[in-house]
Amino acid sequence: MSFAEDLDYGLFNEYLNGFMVSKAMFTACELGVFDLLESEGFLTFNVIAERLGTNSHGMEQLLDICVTLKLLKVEMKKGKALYQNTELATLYLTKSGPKSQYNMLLYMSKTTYSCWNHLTEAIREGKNQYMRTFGIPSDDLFEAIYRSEEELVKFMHGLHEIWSINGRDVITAFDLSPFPLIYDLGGDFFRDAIPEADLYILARILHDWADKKCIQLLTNIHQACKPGCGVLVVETLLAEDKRGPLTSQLYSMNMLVQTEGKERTPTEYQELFTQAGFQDFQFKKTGKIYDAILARK
Ligand code: ASE
Repeated sequence: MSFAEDLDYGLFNEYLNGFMVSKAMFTACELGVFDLLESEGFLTFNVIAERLGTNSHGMEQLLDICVTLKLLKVEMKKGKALYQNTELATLYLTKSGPKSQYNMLLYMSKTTYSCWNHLTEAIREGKNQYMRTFGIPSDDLFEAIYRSEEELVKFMHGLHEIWSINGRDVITAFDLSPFPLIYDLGGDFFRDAIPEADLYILARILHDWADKKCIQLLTNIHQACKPGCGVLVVETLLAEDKRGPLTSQLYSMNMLVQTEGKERTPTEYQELFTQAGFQDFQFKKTGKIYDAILARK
């Protein structure tokens, strides 16, 4: 095998197996491994298996995968392996960590992962896969996304968890001092009247919808506010040629599988704003997942 072939085979295998990494992390989290180790660190695989009601061989494998993934640490004592959380696990994977991503992980595992099982059909048909995945009609996206109390809570808490980590960067990207009254738009913004404010925040709203509905919403905002008012959009921006960053590309595909929208380039957002009557348009890449776009009337 040539050197190049060898490299390519390594890359190919990384992609081939990538889903197993996600699934191992989801499972350890769902079984309660990180929460147990947070309250009682330094446990053997046998004790962990017993406490969580699992098979001990399966648990040992899962724990050692977590060690390799840097989600757990292991310490040998009297020939026995004692497991404990790494900083990463304590921060993001425990239910009550200060920066817990527990609900978002659950949402990705239960809802997003299931929908991605039908990625082929999503691409064939160009529409989300709620019907195939959960037997839910998707003509009303709100009803599909918020299909049960449990699902709503998981999704809302999950979005809040992402916000708790990424919020500061997008909210400080622009000087918002000219806008004393700020309104964070959410809920059923297509049917409800838009209240008057100086600045409207649309965080992860526009990416759920096709252009037509985005323009409708932005037009409603434009009509509700005075000249000088602004709209701050919080979304992940695609490169102008749409060939990166990978996270934005994958999130855009996720919008195809789960919503009626897509992620957009700065120029695409500018076009939406122009159509709705807004003039001044700026955007800032934060270097993190979410970027900031500011337009003014
Ligand atoms: C949405 C946000 C999400 C709609 C569906 C979603 C998330 C997962 N599924 O508005 C959270 C953030 N992840 C992405 C892909 O944006």
